[in-house]
Amino acid sequence: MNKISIISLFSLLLLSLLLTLSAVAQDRSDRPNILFISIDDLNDWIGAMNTHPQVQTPNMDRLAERGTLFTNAHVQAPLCNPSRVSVMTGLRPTTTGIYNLAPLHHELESTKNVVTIPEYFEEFGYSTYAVGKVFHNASSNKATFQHEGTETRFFGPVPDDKIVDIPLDMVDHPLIDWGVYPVEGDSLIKDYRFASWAVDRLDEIGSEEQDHPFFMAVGFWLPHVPLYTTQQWFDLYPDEKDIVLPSAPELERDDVPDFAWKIHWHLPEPRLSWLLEHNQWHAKVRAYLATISFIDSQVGRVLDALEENGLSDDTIVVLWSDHGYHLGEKGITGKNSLWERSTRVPLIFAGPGVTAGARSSQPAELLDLYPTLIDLTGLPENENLEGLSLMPQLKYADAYRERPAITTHNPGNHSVRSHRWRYIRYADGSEELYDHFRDPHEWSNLAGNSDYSGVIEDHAKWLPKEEAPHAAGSRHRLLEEIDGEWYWEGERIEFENLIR
Ligand SMILES: [Ca+2]
Repeated sequence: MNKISIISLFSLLLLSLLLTLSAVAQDRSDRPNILFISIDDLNDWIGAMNTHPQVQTPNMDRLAERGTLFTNAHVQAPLCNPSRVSVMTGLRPTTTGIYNLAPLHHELESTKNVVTIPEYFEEFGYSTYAVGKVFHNASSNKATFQHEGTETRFFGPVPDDKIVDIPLDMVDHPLIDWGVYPVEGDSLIKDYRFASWAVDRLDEIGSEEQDHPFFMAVGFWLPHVPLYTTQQWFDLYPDEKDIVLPSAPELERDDVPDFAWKIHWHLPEPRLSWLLEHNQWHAKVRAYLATISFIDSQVGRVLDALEENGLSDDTIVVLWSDHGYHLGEKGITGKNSLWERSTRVPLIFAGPGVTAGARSSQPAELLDLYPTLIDLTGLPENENLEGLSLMPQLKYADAYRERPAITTHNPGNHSVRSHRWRYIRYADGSEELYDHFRDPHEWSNLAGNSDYSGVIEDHAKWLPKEEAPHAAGSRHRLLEEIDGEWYWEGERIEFENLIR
């Protein structure tokens, strides 16, 4: 190569470098912002999903109206910490070994250097903000985001004494409570303050020229227990006797394998039998509905601030919940199951690049958030992720997706949810199969019927081939079987008490 061609090659390289740099500089302010809203323990009871005839969620519904709602979206683990770690790292629990409330991802040697969603966006010039329950523990927010809202720790306020002061049949726990509190007004509630922090940041961002796009995560605690909110949200719902209860027929549990109850750990949440015995079923459902409407109003305050600051057209909004919640279905309340009630959550995308007013019933996983946000903002692909971009469904809601949604509840226990079916396999080999076209409540387990062996085979092939063991520092809180007896933290448990 002669001198001139070396010089022209050099000039060419220099020119392309300059063009790239100017493209990057231009991109920084041109890329859409991201408003990332997470809600704790919200099952699929939002108006837009037509799942509870009385629930009132006008703000989430209007978000769904201006975007795409996924009606078959599922979590990777039916519990806060592992679900959130999976969303934020883009990795499955079976990859990280984080299946429980501990460890936190940034404390674990093998995951502390994984680039989470906000860190990836920060690498490409985004300013990152967090307030409230984004990760399971606020220390993870602090370790991950550039700007963290003060007063983001914990929920509350809580009354001095429990409102429902009846001894629980399982473990007595201060969080298991519901009712009107505080009486003074919404502004005392932590979630209200989280929304105010986000509104203030959006007002600041809106009042000046933006050098950098923002990634803002706003995490709400309610409707996680304790189910406290002010009177006005209870007033949206009829007297307790007119509250529509979930369908929970006695017979629905007859064909559930015993092992299902053994992995539904010894949690303090009351069983349906306790709610019935103490006349609290209507009251708890009403409190859950009231806290959903309160949170919806906080989502509304943040969306209004986005709009009032002229940021709506340049901001992608994604809203999700970390897992579902039983309110009597299968005889239990709470989470920690592999059924639809625990795994299905609202997932809404809205903003530039997203089809408005669309609903997709294709299977989706929360794991898909990370690659989808990368696609929507035009950032380079992150090759370490295990999710799939939902871009095809955001363009055309019915775009076929082959891969089902997989939920894991400790090693060996998985559910596979396709467009039509849910297949569950537990660590002892027992199975469940439900046909959602005919049996949306999962009342009839078809796994023992040989007519469906082909369906089971098609779904079983998606079960994880390799599973990381529980990560160091894991708090399993699982029941242990010793010589045919069941123990929880050293105390012998009557199996009958687990399932009753
Ligand atoms: Ca949760």
